[in-house]
Amino acid sequence: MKHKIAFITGVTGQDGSYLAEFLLNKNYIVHGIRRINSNNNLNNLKKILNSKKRNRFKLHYGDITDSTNLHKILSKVRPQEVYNLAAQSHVHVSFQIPEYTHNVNAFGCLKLLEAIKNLKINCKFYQASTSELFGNNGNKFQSEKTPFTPISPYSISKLYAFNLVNYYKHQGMFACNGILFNHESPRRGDSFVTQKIINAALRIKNKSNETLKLGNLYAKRDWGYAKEYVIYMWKMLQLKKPENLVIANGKTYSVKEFVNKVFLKLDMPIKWQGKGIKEIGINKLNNKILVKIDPYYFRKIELNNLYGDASKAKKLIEFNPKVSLDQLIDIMIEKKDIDI
Ligand code: NAP
Ligand code: G4F
Repeated sequence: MKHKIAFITGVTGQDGSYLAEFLLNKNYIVHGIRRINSNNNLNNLKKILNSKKRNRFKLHYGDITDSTNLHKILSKVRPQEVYNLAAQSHVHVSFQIPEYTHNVNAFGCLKLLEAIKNLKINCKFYQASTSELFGNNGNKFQSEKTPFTPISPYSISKLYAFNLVNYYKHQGMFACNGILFNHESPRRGDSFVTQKIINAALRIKNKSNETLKLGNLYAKRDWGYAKEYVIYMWKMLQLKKPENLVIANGKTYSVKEFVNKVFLKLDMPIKWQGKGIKEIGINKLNNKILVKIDPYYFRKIELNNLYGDASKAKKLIEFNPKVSLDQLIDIMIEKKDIDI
């Protein structure tokens, strides 16, 4: 049987690792790039590396900012599908390293698209775009028609890539943007808010004396399950023509609601006291302080509300997310993925 060939940048990350597993299950040969790192960064790939599917999975040392390297790998691999998931994906950090963030997220995407074009590779291209593009534009829901008003170096770099993808599409390439709202999993990086809250709550449950320090409790996010969302990356590339699509659960919760849910599930119901940076979350059962505000985690500009309208994806790729926020929290507390 002839295998399809996929190339994934960001394969060591949360989404890249789930996508690689999904494509290997669909009998693809999957190539990915890993950055050289003094520490092992292959944790998310353990499942693949310990399975028989490993022989259809090829890792290359590489970096999205290195066009010579991309050229060399792509000229050998000549994939039919390319998924560009590599990014400096942390919004808060992007305020501290804006130039680096652009080099990776914006110019990295350009280098990849140019390599594909110059090598005349006939492939379909998926770009991991983001709901961060919407910024604070006052719309209750955000869809493909909502104007973009990016407010962080991260979202500005991603808008550059979004526009690039449209430009190459107009040159005749099958290239599309998935406008992904927040999605989480046991593989979520430790410094993103959901994983940070869950890990701290688990440590406290296990008798740690720490207090969880958070920034803005009132920002709202539309959270989904990463293992589920990657399926729709693939589905977007199976369409006859490229479309930019919003991928979102269509429910929004504040960080504070997320905190309440997590601690309650671990039998530590919270009551809140105080206001602003003096606000604290206290365990109702023993009055121990569980949560404090640390202004370090405030952003220069905050994106207040994300609430996605994925009607177009529902129509075109039968987008039908099944995992609710409560289920997602259970999955992350258990640190065990479910079958989708
Ligand atoms: P992630 O866990 O942070 O993974 C990012 C991946 O990019 C990692 O594999 C990382 O490699 C790699 N990477 C970073 N810089 C690179 C470089 N210079 N060259 C090559 N690879 C590089 O992110 P994720 O949550 O899986 O997200 C995947 C993509 O979707 C990202 O583009 C992100 O911006 C976008 N997105 C994510 C969400 C979300 O809620 N998760 C929502 C919207 C959009 P290392 O392992 O070496 O660090
Ligand atoms: O978990 P976060 O860092 O995710 P954020 O900023 O929404 O970005 C994620 O989703 C985007 C899609 O919308 C992706 F494009 C991006 O790559 C990334 O995956 O923060 C979520 C919210 C923010 O409002 C933040 O201010 O949580 C708030 N927050 C409050 N305290 C905190 C903290 N965020 C972090 N990381 N750490 C805190 O202590």
